[in-house]
Amino acid sequence: MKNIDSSDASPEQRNLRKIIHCDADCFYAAVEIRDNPHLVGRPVAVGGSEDRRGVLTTCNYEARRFGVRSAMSSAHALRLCPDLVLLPINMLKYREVSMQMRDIFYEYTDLVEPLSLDEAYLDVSTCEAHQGSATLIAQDIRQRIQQATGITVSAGVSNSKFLAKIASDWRKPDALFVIKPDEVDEFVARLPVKKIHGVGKVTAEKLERLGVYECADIRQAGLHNMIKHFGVFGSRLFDLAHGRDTRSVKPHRVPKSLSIEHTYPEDLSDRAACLAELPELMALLRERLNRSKYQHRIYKAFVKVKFNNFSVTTVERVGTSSRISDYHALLVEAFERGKRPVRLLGLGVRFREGYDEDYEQLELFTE
Ligand code: TTP
Ligand code: MG
Repeated sequence: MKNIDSSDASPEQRNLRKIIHCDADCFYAAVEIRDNPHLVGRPVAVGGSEDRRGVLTTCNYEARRFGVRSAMSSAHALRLCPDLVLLPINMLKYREVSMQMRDIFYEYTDLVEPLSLDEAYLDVSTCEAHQGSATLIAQDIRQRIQQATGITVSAGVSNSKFLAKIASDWRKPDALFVIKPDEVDEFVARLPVKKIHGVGKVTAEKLERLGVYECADIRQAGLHNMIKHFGVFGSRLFDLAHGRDTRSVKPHRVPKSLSIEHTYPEDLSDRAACLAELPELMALLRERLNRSKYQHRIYKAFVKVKFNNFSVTTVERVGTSSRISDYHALLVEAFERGKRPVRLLGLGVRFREGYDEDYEQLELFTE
């Protein structure tokens, strides 16, 4: 599998990009229903309970028919749909499914940009699976996720992030929608401006007052007018209304570890000499950690020792802190394995792997 960094691509190349946007259908609810099959076909929501003034995180499509929605109070939802089955939030389970989904994405490309637990962009421009057909790749991904996790994912395929995301939502749930390069112009012309990410109620109303309902109307209004009324966002809208979106898919993975090491000009002769170096090494590690945004993900501390015969040993232990006492014990253990002069010492931490929490869904409604 080859990958190019699409940020280096020219506008022409960008036009030929193949972007997939995947978004699981009623994610938390789907996971709960999978685990409680007797709920299939019934309206189901996930959220805080009514008597604790809870709020829904999401609900399945059966519940949506009653007007039930994400972020609605549970009490309101139950008034709209008295038969609604309300289940508590189980983040661990959703995270696990999210990881399974991502593992499948990474089998096709490294250019995966997660947006939340259930959503990601993939740039499959140079992916060789299915003779490079993004449509077949997307279909394959949907099928594999369903088999592996038991939930359905909708996918959109197009030549930009903007349109891939719109496409994944177009026929939701359990659907694949493709906007081919030669269909972009016509599709976008008829696209209601409300569908554009960033166009909320206020902007939509303002656009309507200017007689702008569809992207074709934005084109008609012209760049000058759009900038006059909406500033920089107006020029962005003008580009989008022509199907122009050059944003690249930004792969994001949490690093596995962070460490510092030092090779000594003269070997450290014994255990005490090694331990004497510890405070300075710790200070260095702390400094690096302070600049890392993954501190909260630390789950192991480790010490690496290279002896003067070039043998290397690493001792690590589960622990969330990077306290000096932990490293002291690890260093003693590592040294005892070789019991000879030491050339190099290293200290580090390991991070829980997976996705970056910057992109994680805010757990606003967890009680
Ligand atoms: P979404 O993908 O926005 O919604 P969804 O997957 O439930 O439904 P859809 O089929 O329309 O994609 O969000 C993914 C999960 O994030 C959702 O299952 C629950 C959680 N979430 C919240 O906790 N609060 C919210 O306000 C929203 C919108 C979602
Ligand atoms: Mg979703």
